[in-house]
Amino acid sequence: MDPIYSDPHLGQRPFFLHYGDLSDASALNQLIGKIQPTEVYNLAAQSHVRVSFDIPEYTTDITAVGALRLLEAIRQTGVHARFYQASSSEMFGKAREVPQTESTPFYPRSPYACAKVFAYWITVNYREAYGLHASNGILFNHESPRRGETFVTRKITRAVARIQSGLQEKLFLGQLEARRDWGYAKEYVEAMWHMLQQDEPGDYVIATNESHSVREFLELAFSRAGLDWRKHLETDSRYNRPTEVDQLIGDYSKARRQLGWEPKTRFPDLVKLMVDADIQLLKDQREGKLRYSD
Ligand code: F7E
Repeated sequence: MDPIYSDPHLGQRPFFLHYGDLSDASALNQLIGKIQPTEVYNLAAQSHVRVSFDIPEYTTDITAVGALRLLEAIRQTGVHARFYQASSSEMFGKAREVPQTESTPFYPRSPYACAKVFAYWITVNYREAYGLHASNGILFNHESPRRGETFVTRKITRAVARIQSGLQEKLFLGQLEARRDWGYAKEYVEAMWHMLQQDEPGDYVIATNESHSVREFLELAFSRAGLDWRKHLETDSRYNRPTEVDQLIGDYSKARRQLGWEPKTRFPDLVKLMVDADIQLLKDQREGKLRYSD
């Protein structure tokens, strides 16, 4: 495999891409044995909550059993790799307490969240059973200009850019009153890295300890571009989930205490940076400039 040098974010450091698939245990074993990694971050999943109701079996295979396959590859090959599992605030679901901490009981509300609960516990089990340095980051929603286009924040900020430039008239959304704890993905990735630098593995909530509704995101995003969201919004029940998670808010005190981690970008700045990035991206695309979306 030839190294990639051209990604502007990696500078001149070589970066190797290998093919792999969380549904293919033998390929994972081979890959882990060949690369002999020192740190493994499992960020792979079928991660769309609404979609997980349509394809629950696939979601479970990749999101739940996929994590087990990766842990088994590490165990079977005997590599000395530290392991990070991307656990999710969706595990708290119909939240049993407010705000949610590392000791709040789980109440998953979707096939995706159920799969994440399995992946969380299998990570804890491999830590306790085999002494692996395996940690769970329980990340609340983390957003950026690189967010997938079907998640609500990016769907809104892309629509704002397109409506502003006359390419789109309407934005169709589902539940506007749902509340989430939204942080900046770039900072959350730093928290993941910190977890694997600790002497001991552990489980950490990563959040901002602020909760905002989809409606608030909508209002701020449209006003950033000088638009009135009421003129452009249509609701569509297709985007509703059979069981919704109404409100999430995370208490990140443990991460602050033990990792020295704190969120820096707060909700209004996050909305602004995402709207500005999508406006710039659209402008560059229309001018025929190729650009990475951050
Ligand atoms: O929905 C509501 C929707 O799909 C947020 C994933 O990364 O974070 C994410 O999960 C809220 C929900 O993210 C639309 O009903 C309204 O209440 O952006 P989302 P999510 O479901 O919170 C967690 C931490 C993860 O682990 C997940 O992998 O927005 N909503 N209207 C909508 N959501 C979408 N996608 N599209 C709409 O039109």
